[in-house]
Amino acid sequence: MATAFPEGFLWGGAVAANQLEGAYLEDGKQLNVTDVMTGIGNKPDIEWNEETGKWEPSFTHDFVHLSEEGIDFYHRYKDDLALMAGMGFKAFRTSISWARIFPHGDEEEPNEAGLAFYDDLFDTMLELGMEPVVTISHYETPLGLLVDYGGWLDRRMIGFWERYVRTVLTRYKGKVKYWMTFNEINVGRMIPFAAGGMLDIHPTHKDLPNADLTQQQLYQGWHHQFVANALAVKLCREIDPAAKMGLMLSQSAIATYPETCNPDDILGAQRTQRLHSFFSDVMLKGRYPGYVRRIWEENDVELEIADGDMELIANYTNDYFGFSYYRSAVYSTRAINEGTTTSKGGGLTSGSAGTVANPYLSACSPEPWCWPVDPKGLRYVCNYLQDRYDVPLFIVENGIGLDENLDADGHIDDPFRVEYVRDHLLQVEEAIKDGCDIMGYLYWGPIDVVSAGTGEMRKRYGFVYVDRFNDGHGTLERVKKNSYDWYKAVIESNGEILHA
Ligand code: BGP
Repeated sequence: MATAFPEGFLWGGAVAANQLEGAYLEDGKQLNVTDVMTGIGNKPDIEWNEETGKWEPSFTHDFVHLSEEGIDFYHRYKDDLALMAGMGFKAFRTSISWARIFPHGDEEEPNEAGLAFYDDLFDTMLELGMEPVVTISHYETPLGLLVDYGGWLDRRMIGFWERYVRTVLTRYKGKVKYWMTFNEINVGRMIPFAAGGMLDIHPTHKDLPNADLTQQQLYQGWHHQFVANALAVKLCREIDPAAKMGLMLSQSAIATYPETCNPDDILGAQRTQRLHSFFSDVMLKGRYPGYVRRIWEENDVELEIADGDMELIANYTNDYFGFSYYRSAVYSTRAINEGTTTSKGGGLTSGSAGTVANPYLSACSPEPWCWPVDPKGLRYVCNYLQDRYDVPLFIVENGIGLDENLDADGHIDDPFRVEYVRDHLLQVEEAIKDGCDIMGYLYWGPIDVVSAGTGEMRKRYGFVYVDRFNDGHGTLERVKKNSYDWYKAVIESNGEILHA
């Protein structure tokens, strides 16, 4: 039976520099925001220094900071990429660690050692038959830009970004066809430091929990990022017109279902969707949507918009919509009124205030994470995005994190992962039949990496196991899990074995 997956469908996997490279201070690299965090869900490990009058890394090191060494991909990437190619990957997504290229962020000249690393990385991918899909910043703003400027709260960031983007587009011209600007800036609503790249550096605010920002600050910071996103599209068209510049957002919250037909549930679910669609509405429709004006009014937000900003945003919208999807959520007015909402099924990427468990879903990922498994939610999200934007869609993250250990024979059997991926891919196929234009599917974490949310190794997504544990010990040896051969067969048959 022929599948609906089109020829040239980009099958593959996705990772991010800060979650696997390690070598966090090697070859001239300086710190980025995630280097001072044990998971983006936690508080940054920085403190106010009275003498210098600024935030500085405190590096108390009373925790194991796994991302410093990651899975040592920086030194082992050739072997790791060969393992990915062994599954027949057509594409591999990673990010450029901004602080390898501009270590402090505001230098005039880039760091050649950092540029050379990615040259070889992308060359290796191409030799192995994999298209590089590259995120320009995956929670990886140089820390120097936050502590000295406040990050994206400061308009000067646009200039630093422009220099960085121009540098990488020029250097990797002809090698990278698929770019994405920021990873999940919509998650910045919950975690502005890591996902937003913003820090309040005003001395009178030094006693505030440093992650708290006002609505005024958030919307101003996002405005600067929207200008920066449009500039990246413009630079891409000028420097390498054959390449595409996508955006990347977390879209789990788009699958927020109303609990009942109570109009308040419907409106609440729609409100949640809009909090996230706001970002793509600006970047793809090229203007601020009407509904955000009410939010600004109610929160005394007054944006500073420079001459030419809105023209840039209108003229340079992204070429495709890259997104992550992991789980869905339920919006319940009843639970809000009763005070019984639960964070299960909600959390960072969901961003749903009124969340309750969905009785129609039978599985969730293991405790303590318990992310509801909802393959049809992915079909729903694809259709929602296609209807709203009518641009090519690229599923650049979807996957399941499990707590796994080698068995007595040194193997890992992971049928739950196989079932998760199969069920989601069958829904991707349905979405294609529904008329969605889907460029590819990149499984998140095809090799075990450090978790973004919680900074641990224990939450393993890989088709390839990496011998490293939460306390930092382990040989770093790589072992193929049973799902490895299965995913390989999926790609080889262009999805046909999903129906076996
Ligand atoms: C996405 C991030 C990734 C990633 C994934 C899984 O939101 O873009 O970086 O790690 O979530 O999350 P976690 O690692 O917390 O399980």
